[in-house]
Amino acid sequence: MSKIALISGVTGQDGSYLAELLLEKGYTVHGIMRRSSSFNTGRIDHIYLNNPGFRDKRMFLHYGDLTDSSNLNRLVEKIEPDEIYNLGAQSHVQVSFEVPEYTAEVDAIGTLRFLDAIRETGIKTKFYQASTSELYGNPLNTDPTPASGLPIPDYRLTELSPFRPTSPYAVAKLYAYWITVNYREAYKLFACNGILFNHESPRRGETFVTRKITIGVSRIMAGKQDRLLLGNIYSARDWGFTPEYADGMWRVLQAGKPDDYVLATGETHTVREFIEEAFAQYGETLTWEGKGIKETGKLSGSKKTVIAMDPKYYRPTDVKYLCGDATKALKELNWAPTVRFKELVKIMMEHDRDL
Ligand code: NAP
Ligand code: F7E
Repeated sequence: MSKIALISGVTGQDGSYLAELLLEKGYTVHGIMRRSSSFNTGRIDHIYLNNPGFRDKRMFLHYGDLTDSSNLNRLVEKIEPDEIYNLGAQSHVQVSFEVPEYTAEVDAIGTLRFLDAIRETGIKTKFYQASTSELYGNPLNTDPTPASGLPIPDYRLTELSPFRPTSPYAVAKLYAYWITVNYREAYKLFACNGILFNHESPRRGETFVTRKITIGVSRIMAGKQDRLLLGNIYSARDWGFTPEYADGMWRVLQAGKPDDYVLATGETHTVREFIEEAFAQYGETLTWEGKGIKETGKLSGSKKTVIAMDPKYYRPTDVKYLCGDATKALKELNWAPTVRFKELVKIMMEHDRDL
């Protein structure tokens, strides 16, 4: 009998790679998608609609929403999944400052609704919660407003590092993290958190900074756009490659006991370095001038400004530095990412250059 998985957020970046992986492993995959006035299945059409290999009825889509408990209860009861992956979320940190209540409703209470559906129905299943490195925020006594040009610290965050979230998104995810731990302890559910550091791919949403850069740089070099406007380019992030993280999510639920795991590369780079590496794919280097909001990047040997700052992309508070330590995942799950920063930028640039 093939295992049955239920994925919320199946139409998103992570959900699409996870669905692909589970189908390859022989699972039957059920995905929850939101009703939308335009098509929102672009990331999964190749496995759901267009690929004859998957017309053997192993993938199903159901309308649903994390704000609707009756819908989640019904789906859990009807599908009786062996594994549930809760990846659905309002996942954009800057947007969470604009829609904080909705973000809490979906990202925090949505997780509770799912856990309660498991408890109420009594279905024996494993539960994966998409937790995030945003939980760590900034250490106490650091200025949480964006800053430029500060030296990059040098420490790595583990499952034991303190959480100090600095956005409505992260605060909502903090509730989701702890309610998952609580349901594991109180009701003996096999419920786990994957604390995933940023992971990117050609399927990354176009308003997240890496994809915004790879698309923007490709368009600038093709003469279709003059410049790219950005916010805090001094944030440092630990960026990995999403298909490897989807494999990590699956491994979290295959462990002998339910637990929480960091998935990260252990390497961190600033947004500015990401921009430089993207232009390097075209053999270009940048000359930086000015400071803060006035900083610009010009193509070397040219007067053309290709990077400039725009206040609208700065957040009221921003996480300055993230670098993870995935030693526990290596030891207990045998998970180790192989795609490093330069290769990641290359993969994304090759895709968007063609696009
Ligand atoms: P994403 O591309 O933004 O996908 C989010 C998914 O959630 C989409 O399928 C979206 O549907 C769905 N969704 C949004 N609101 C919903 C609602 N009210 N009910 C049901 N589904 C809803 O995000 P991602 O990068 O794949 O991330 C997946 C999960 O991991 C998220 O929970 C995110 O917060 C978390 N996470 C991501 C990262 C990362 O670096 N990518 C790191 C750590 C944690 P539509 O397609 O209709 O919008
Ligand atoms: O920003 C800075 C921005 O939006 C990265 C989500 O998947 O990963 C993601 O959250 C950094 C921030 O990702 C722009 O201020 C500068 O410091 O790509 P991002 P994120 O906020 O790290 C975590 C782990 C999640 O859990 C989230 O769901 O880049 N930045 N200029 C910019 N960011 C954006 N989006 N746009 C800019 O123009």
